[in-house]
Amino acid sequence: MSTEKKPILYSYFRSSASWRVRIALNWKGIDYEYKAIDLLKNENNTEEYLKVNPTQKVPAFITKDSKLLSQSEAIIEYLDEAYPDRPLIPGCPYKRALVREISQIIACDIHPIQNLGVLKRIAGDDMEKRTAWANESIRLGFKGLENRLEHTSGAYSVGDSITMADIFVCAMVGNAKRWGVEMSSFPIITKINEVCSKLPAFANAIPDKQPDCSK
Ligand SMILES: N[C@@H](CCC(=O)N[C@@H](CS)C(=O)NCC(=O)O)C(=O)O
Repeated sequence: MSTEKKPILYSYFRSSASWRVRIALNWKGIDYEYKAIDLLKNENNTEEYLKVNPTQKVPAFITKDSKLLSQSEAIIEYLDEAYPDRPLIPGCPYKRALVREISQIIACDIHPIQNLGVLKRIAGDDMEKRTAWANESIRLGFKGLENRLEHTSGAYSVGDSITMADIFVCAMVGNAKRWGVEMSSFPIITKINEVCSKLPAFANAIPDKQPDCSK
């Protein structure tokens, strides 16, 4: 009998940063334990979770040899190196950089200004104000992203293979839809999301399919 532990993902079903890691785990076919952290109940701010992840964000990932990783891009890059089948980052140096560029346009420039912590500070419980802020932030970010994808994409975000960039794009489209962003100005983003969403790794990572969704 194998004594190897399963890796653990600390996730919240609606968290798009967790969503990215769920897609990568599915893509690689990695069996993992799902531990739900309810951000609406501030479960990320408990003493217990502070010991798991001092940044108090989700996702947090515990490797099968019990080591912590946070930051979705770092986790996905680790998974790609530790589980090399079905690569998510290409071998060509320029394409590798493009995959990171597209991922970081989302991770560094778009997502942080519309995440829950920021929305709470800007709009408190005012849902109309929250929606206006998140919608505008994503819409402006998507303008630049769409322009960049005009140059980098083929069938997918970077060339004709699925990469980490597609994971970031699809999870961000999930947030865009949630905040009512009008997607007709972003045909490439829309097409990539439509094509990828049909793949099981992506389809099974959506918020509705997570164990903490019905709560
Ligand atoms: N750059 C981080 C972002 C992590 C992040 O912002 N997570 C959000 C959920 S999507 C969170 O935990 N928010 C809780 C808060 O801001 O208080 C990553 O890519 O993992």
